[in-house]
Amino acid sequence: MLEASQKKNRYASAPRNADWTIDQNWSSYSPEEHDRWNRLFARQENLLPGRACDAFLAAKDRLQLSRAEIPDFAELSDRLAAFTGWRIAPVAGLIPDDVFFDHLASRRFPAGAFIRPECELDYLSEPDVFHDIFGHVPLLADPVYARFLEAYGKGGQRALELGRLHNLARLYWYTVEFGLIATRDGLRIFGAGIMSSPGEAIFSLEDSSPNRVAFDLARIMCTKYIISDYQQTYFVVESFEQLLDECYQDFGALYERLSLLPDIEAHALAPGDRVLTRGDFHYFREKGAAA
Ligand code: HBI
Ligand code: FE
Repeated sequence: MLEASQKKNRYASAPRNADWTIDQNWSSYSPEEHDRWNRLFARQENLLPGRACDAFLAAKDRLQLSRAEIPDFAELSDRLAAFTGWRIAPVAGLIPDDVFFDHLASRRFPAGAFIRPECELDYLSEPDVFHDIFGHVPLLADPVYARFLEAYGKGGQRALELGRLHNLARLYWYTVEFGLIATRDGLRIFGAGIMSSPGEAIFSLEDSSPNRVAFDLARIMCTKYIISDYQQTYFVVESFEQLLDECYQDFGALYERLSLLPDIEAHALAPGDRVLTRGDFHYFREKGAAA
């Protein structure tokens, strides 16, 4: 899987350190690559007011993330570290789970240095610089979110020891990548997968197709997910404090409990769910019918 995903981008053959980091080699980006960043950034920036959570929008400005050019990770890291101590570590693509968790546990966010090719502008199969920097980095400037992701990294190391990565990966998927947050003004996006996707930024909040269900740690850890389309169920946290509080614990006992429970399908509602919106699934049905 790693081999397949590392086949094409120009960093794949760059010399790599023991921790899988590489040299970003910022001056090697072409004008076309900076221009691609600019277009992705502008498109997303237009969509996000009123959709992204306030913490994200504020941090994007405080970090001086700009559409002008692909950021230099070292400079951006200096700005980010001044808020929370997190830094950005350039990588060529997906890295092994244990290495990924080691970075997070040490407040280093591994970010793809390459930018997606023009032919994959809307959909990409592995995280690139736009997804990782635009989608993930702003919230790392939020002190509570920053502690949550560090705790997740430590939890990842533990999940590997216990053979429970499948449970923990679902938590990451339904929060860090595809999480929504409830605010006084309504639902907002905080997940990076949604934040960096023009289609899903609208779909996740406004479409009648998916379920939207209140965050429940054990429930999420039982829930399967699909990687190739919009989510059938989104989970909604009350706050990053909630996320941190519930995840700042050893999951050993929880994993024991989960081993007795069946998995839940991505589209299914479960007993005990606090359902905010029940999906009508028309998007998925129409797509299935067309396929
Ligand atoms: N590598 N570069 C990169 N980015 C990720 O998000 C990532 C990874 N390796 C493993 C991994 N994620 C998974 O372990 C977790 O998402 C569960
Ligand atoms: Fe991601």
